[in-house]
Amino acid sequence: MTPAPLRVAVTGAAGQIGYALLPRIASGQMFGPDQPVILHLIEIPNEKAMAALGGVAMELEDCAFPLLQDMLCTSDINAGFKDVDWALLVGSKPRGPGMERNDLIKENGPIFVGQGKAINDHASSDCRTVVVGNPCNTNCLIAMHNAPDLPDANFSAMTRLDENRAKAQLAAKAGTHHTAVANMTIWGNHSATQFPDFENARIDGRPGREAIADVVWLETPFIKTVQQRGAAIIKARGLSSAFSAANALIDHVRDLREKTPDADWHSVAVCSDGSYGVPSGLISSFPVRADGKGGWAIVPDLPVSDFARERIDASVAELQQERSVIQELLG
Ligand code: NAX
Repeated sequence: MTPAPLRVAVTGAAGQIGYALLPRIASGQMFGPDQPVILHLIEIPNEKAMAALGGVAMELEDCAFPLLQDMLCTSDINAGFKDVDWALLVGSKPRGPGMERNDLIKENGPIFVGQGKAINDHASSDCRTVVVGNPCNTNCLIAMHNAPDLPDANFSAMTRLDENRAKAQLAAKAGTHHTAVANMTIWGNHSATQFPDFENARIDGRPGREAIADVVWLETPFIKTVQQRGAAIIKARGLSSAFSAANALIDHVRDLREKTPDADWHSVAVCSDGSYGVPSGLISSFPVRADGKGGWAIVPDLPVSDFARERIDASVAELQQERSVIQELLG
């Protein structure tokens, strides 16, 4: 029997990531080949954005995807989040010329207050929300606080692109395929302070420090490359990562729904329960395993070296600083 369609909201649906993401959701790559979907495409109430969204909707129609049951294009967030099972918050304002990170946080914060409230009041009672729009950890924190009727566990922010980037770098250095890299944790913030944990990663089954003898490379260029990969792509392309970000969101949602193999885990920014010394309530990236029934847990008891501790603490300090900038938006 065909399952009932899932309603999936995507904000920023006329943006770059939206353009790369929507055909993949509609063709079954996020929710599986038998799962029909109804897309709620949300944009800002601006003539140009809504016209572009109309074009995206025409292209989706022209794909005649068997799993796409219906579509709604709107700039009304209450209608946009009505009864949705998943809210994928991709849209946010880009950083303008001369704008500091704190300015961006203050500029984007209110968007996630409104969206959190609309999800709280209109989405399905079990709606799951994923934040991609930057600064995604702190935006997720704001949305979660403004949706008090939904469990905190239903909110996450995306560090899967960083995980995938780290795996690709380690595999290239080790001379193996990226599918041979597992247990890759990104700790902390989706920002230039994140710590890609090569120590607990396994490359062809061996810990990173054993599989790659070049310690200097692991401790400096590797970490920097992963932290700065987004900036390197902007420099090369003149535009930020788009299809790799959409691909990571497909991976993120699929792997939160499916059971994670016992020996592996993925990086997900979730609400801290105090694990690994990360203050409770911050949205920080951890190693996470999903149970295949909608639940997930932070993988416990991984060794954290002094080298790792220093870097995790620096990223967490940045998250605390970001929280202090938007404290008044947390209700
Ligand atoms: P674009 O500028 O191409 O598109 C963003 C779209 O969002 C625009 O169409 C805009 O009209 C819309 N938008 C803005 N405010 C909105 C609101 N309040 N409601 C609904 N729509 C709204 O950006 P794109 O390249 O698609 O990137 C989107 C976001 O993803 C950015 O914040 C970007 O920084 C972030 N990223 C996050 C990544 C991650 O790993 N977490 C990686 C990729 C990307 O940099």
